[in-house]
Order: sequence, then C-alpha cells, then structure tokens
Amino acid sequence: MATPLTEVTSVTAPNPPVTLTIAGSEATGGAGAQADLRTFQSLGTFGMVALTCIVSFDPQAGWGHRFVPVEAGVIADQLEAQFDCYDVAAVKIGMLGTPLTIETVATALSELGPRLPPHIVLDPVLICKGQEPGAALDTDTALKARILPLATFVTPNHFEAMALSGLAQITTEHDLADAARRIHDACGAVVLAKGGVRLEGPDAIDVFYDGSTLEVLRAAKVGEVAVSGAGCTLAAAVTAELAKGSTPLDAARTAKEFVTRGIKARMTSRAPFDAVRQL
Ligand code: PXL
Repeated sequence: MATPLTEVTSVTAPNPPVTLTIAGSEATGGAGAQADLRTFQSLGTFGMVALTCIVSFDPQAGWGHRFVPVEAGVIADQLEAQFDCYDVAAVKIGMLGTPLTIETVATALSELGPRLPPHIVLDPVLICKGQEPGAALDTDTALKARILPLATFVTPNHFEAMALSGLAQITTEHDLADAARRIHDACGAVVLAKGGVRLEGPDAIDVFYDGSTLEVLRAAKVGEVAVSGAGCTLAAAVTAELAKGSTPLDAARTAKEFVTRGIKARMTSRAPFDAVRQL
C-alpha cells in the first residue's frame, strides 16, 4: 500500500546546505550548469541554478559555440525566487556572457543585504575552448569591474590568470604563484589559479593563495589535453565544500581530488574533447 502523504511530509530531515550556481547551460552536459549541479549533488549539497545563457556546440563548425543569452528580467526573476526561498550557503558564478547579464547579476547580489551568502566563488569564464582570446573585451571588463569585487574566492585558469594578474606569460609554477598573489592583492579574494595541462611537467598544478598561505596542489596529469567541464567542476566543488563549512584551503584540496577523479573517469563522445564525469 502506498505511504499516505501525511506520513511522508511529517518526517522532515534537516536541510542540507543550499548551493546556487549562476551559470550557462552547455547542452551536451559536460560543462556549465549541468556539471555544477552534478558536483553539488555528489558532494551532498542541494543545488539550484540561475540560468544565464544557453551554449550549443556546433558540430558543423568545429564544435564552436552557439550562444544565446537568457533575458535579463528572467535572470533577475530566478535569483529573486531562489533567495526568497532559501538561505543560500554558497554561490558559484560561472559563464555570464554579456555585459547586461553581468550588470543584472551584480545588481541582484548587491541588493541582497544580509541575505548575501558568505561565500561567492567566481569562475571567471572569460573565454571557452574554441573561442578567440579577447573576443569579448567589453564582457571581460564588466566582469572585472562588477563581479570580481563581490567574489570571496576566484578560480582563474591559465589564460584568465594572465588577464587578471596582468602577467604577459605564465610558464612556470613560480609564474602561476606570482599571478595568484597579484590577483589576491588586487581583489582580496582567495585565489585558486589553475595551471591544468598548460604548464610543462608531469603534474597538473594549481596554486592556492589566501593572503598568507600559499600551497601548490598537484596531481599527475591525465593526458595532455584539457577536458571539458574540469574548471566548472573544480569551482563547483569548492562552492559545495565551503557551503558545508570547510576552510578555503580544505575546500581547494577536496575539489582538486574530486576533479582529478572525474577526469580519470571522463566521458568520451563523438566531440573532439572528453568531458569530466562527477563520481
Ligand atoms: O568550461 C567553461 C564553460 C562554462 N559554462 C558554459 C560553457 C563552458 C564551455 O563550454 O559552455 C555554459
């Protein structure tokens, strides 16, 4: 016999921490909001997404990006519903994509007052694989001016670390550490700068810097080609761990282990790149 509804609703377990990603959909599910939600779920938080844009790779054109922004008012509506519904423990900000979206998100977060979550993790998606560096300078500038100051934790990749630190080249672990320091000094956020497969050597290196502790996180490289969704997954894992009460350094360590496991278990497909699989 089916359990009466009253019995189900009367047994209320305590809520897990609530996490939110403000991010785009990548239709094949490897990156963006889909990767974030799987990561939130795997790490034991309740995930929500405020969708900012829809990316559909174009198999007829080298798997480049077809990009459609979500209307600004609809982004604001999602955030209103989410923050009215829950106390959000930590937010991840992924692809925003246009200056108008950046302005909409910055305004919504700035107006939250005491409901502003204590952890705002920014994955500063400046370009995606397949896009030309500097293709969207107005978006990059708006992100630095309006979103970076709100971030408590930032996870730039190799290219973004150059853009945010002003360093012309990052080729060594020492350069990456220098970039992490400069970015922290400029914005005050905890920095996890990702070398990934882009620095030479056997290890994928990320540098953590919070203003006093500098730690190099290492994992043996799994191949020499970047895997789709690795950056999204790393930042989402940091967000989930912070939401559960970890220190920033422990969150970074756990996130690095989580993404390394996901890269080892990656999805292959008919696209010319693999995608992280969150275990
Ligand atoms: O991996 C960066 C990224 C983030 N968000 C969305 C994306 C991508 C890359 O494809 O499509 C929506």
